This record gives sequence, structure tokens and C-alpha cells, in this order.
Amino acid sequence: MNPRSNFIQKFNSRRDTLRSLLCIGLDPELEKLPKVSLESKAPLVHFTETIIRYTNSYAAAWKPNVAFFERLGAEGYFALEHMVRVMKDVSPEVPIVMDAKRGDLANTSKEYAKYFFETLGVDALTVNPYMGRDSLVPYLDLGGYIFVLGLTSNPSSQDFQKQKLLGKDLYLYEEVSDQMARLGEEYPNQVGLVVGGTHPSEIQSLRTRHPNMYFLIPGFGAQGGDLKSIVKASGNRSLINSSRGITLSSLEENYGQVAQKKAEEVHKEMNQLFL
Ligand code: NUP
Repeated sequence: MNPRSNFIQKFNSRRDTLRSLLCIGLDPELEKLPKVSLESKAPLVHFTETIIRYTNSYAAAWKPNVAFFERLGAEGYFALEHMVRVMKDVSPEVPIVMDAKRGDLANTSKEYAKYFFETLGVDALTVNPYMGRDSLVPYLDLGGYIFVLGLTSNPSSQDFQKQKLLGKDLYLYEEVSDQMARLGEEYPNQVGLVVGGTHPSEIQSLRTRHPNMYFLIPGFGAQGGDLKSIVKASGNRSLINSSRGITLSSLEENYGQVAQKKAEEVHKEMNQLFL
């Protein structure tokens, strides 16, 4: 792959064309799929292809979550790889963020990096910073773009991320964000932060702290985050994700059209808020 990621360039161009920050998440939970997909030979293939074809004109980015594919083993990996091919075919201009939250010893991280950036060839990957800098650098050395978990959207994010560091008037997630900003100086246009849309005031303060950093913001829609507050707090260097709220909103045969309508509604709201 390209030694330096072109994720930011790709996202900026798509964002400015659509005037939208909408990142469409694909989390095909088997129990929640429409009957017509479940009855097909390959449910995840059927579902993801339908969603991509109906919603791609509203996607500033895609964010599939590998968990929903991995649970099916080989069949799931087949569906994951097929989906990525369909995304590249139907919407080559839309960047793909793979949500896998990886992170491990450097030699292991390198293997993850090779799978996601070379074999699959996605544009960005979510990673977990818990093991520190040497666990993240292999993704960057391979030319990938990483979104590092900062302050996550779930209620228990406070267990660790909102603990204050001894001797520093900083929360752990703020320290992570500062270290990632420094890593991003070493690897320009390759490091972003995940910030949950359920924390609008923290988004605001992180934005003040890091005006140029790109944020991946899940948590609006099914998790209750408010779109207007998120956009106001985060500005345009952000991907605002909705998964269930768009793609799993109907069990009927016309679920593709329903998802399209949902995406269109969010798209219009984004257009109004776009700066
Ligand atoms: O902090 C995070 N919160 C979160 O929901 C970080 C994430 N990566 N996610 C993911 O975003 C989550 O795993 C799921 O894939 C998606 C949110 O989906 P939904 O709540 O919009 O359905």
C-alpha cells in the first residue's frame, strides 16, 4: 500500500462534496437481520450488499465492525472481505474505517496491520492504546491511519478513562489524546481519536485541546447522542457514526429503502449544520 495514508484526503474530499460528516456503520447482528436476508444463502453478504447499494450516496465514510462478522468464523470472514470489495466497487471515493479496536505487542500488531491495511486494504482502523506507543507504531509504519480509543461512548468509560492521573491534573483520556497528538506530529495525517457522542462537553474540550485532530464519534442514534450538540462541539474534522439507527431500522423486505430514507434524513440535518 501507499507508504503514507491518504485517508484524510479521501475523507475531506467526500465530506466537502456531500457537506456531511455521516459515517454509516455496518454492524449486522444476526438476530436483528430482516427475514429476507436470513433466508438467503449468505445472510451477511445479502444484508451488507443491500445496505451499501441503498445508502452509499449518503456515506461520507463507512465503518463496519468486525465483531459481527468474526462470530460466524470462515463464513463471516468471507462476508467481511466480500463487503469491502463491494464498498470499493460501488463507492471507491468513500473511505472505509474498520472498527476492530486492535493493539498488541509490536510483532503481533504488525500482523493485524498487514491484514487490515494490505490484505483487506481498508483506509483506517480503530485501535486500543492500552499497551502504549510501541503497540501502535506498526500500523503507522505500514502507512495506515488509526483512530485511537480516547473517551468511549459507553457508560463504563468512566471506570478507567475518567480516572485522574496522579500528579497531573488530567484524566487518562486527556493524557491519551495528548500523547496521540504528539504521535500524530511524527506521523502526520495518520492519527485520530475516538470520542463518544454521548459526551458532548468532553468533545468540546478535546476539540479546544486539539483543533486539528480528526475525531471518530460513535454514539449518536441508538446510543442517544444528540447530532446537533455533537456537530457544534466537534466541528468538521469529525466522522459522526450511526450504525443501528440507520441500517437496522426495518425487518421488512424493503429494509434497504428504509435505511436509505434514514440516511437521507441524517444527511439533510448534517447539511444544515455543516460549516
Ligand atoms: O466509543 C465507542 N462507541 C461505540 O459505539 C467506540 C466504538 N467503536 N463504538 C462502535 O460504534 C460500536 O462498537 C458500534 O460498532 C458502533 C456504534 O453503533 P450504534 O450504537 O450506532 O448502533
